[in-house]
Amino acid sequence: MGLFMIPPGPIPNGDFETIPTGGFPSGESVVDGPTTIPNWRSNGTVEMVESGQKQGGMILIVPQGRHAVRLGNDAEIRQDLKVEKGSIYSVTFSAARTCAQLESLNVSVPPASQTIDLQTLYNVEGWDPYAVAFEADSDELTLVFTNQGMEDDPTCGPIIDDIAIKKLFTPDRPKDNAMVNGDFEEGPWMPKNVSLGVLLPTNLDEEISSLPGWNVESNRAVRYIDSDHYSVPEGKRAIELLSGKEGIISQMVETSPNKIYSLSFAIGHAGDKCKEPLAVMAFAGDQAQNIHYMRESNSTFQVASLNFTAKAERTRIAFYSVYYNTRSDDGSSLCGPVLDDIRVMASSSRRNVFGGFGLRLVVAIWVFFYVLV
Ligand SMILES: [Ca+2]
Repeated sequence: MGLFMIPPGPIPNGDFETIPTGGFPSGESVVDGPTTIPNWRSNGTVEMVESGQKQGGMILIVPQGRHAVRLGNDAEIRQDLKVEKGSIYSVTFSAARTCAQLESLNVSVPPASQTIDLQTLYNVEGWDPYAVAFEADSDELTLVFTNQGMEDDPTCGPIIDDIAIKKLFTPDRPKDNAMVNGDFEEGPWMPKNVSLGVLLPTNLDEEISSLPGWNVESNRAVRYIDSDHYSVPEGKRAIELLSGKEGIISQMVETSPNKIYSLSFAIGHAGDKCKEPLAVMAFAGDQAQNIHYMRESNSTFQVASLNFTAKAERTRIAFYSVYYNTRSDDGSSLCGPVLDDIRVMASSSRRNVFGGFGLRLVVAIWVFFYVLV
């Protein structure tokens, strides 16, 4: 089985650069009927598009290399992949919309499926990388991209490119820290030459998440970033929060009721010309605190912490960006504070529970002797 197992990274012809039998369709012609795309099966109007190709005066966007595919109304492409049954896989792909304002793309590994909204543009390049996760319920899965839209112009529809897959693992919970993957080092495949990070759309099932341990609760995405292209506080990966309170990540952690914990995290600037101020709202159970990033000359991040008393056996830890930030160079690409190295640790009970009491005891003894003397 290992022989056929797909390694992490691009899937066969996931970049659509493999030359089809008979060559790529020439420049500006729209192909009627199914196009033969190596390694893929297709249905409906699936068109190979080339960089520089125009449609109605608009240059079509090809995210990577020279070629990509566009899915017309109700069109789909699919590919079978050998996988490991029971494992969680994350699929990374790049997508752009063409004509419609309400384009969306359905990504599925039947029976599971997820629809990605392409309405929001997160940057001015006109395309974004996304990642979605699936559980393999057999040792072969079918990856399907579908355009479920019905536009008047059948050649409209999302453009997709640069498809990769990665088997995820859930890191062990560190000793003395209740967070899983709080340093974000485990996550989806990141294309090496792409400087846009990878968007993580809504994900409500913490068991099947491109970011193991974490949920993206909101209807807007958060951005998974790498240290090759961004300032990352710890290790090689971190999260950039986008879209104010429309972009929320959360994790349920195990806690002991009535015990005092310290939630600490790094908050920083991604080094992407994001316009300040940057701040996060941090939640631990029913407590919330607003933390502003303070720029220091020698560091791109700072460590913040807050104490909370657990009320239950599970406590929700969550973050969103206080502001709706954009980049100063283009004024429209979405950006925000960077989060990393999140820890939830039981506070030293002596210091926190008896600290105040101990001080009062000292004062009481002092008063007692003062009165005696
Ligand atoms: Ca990290």
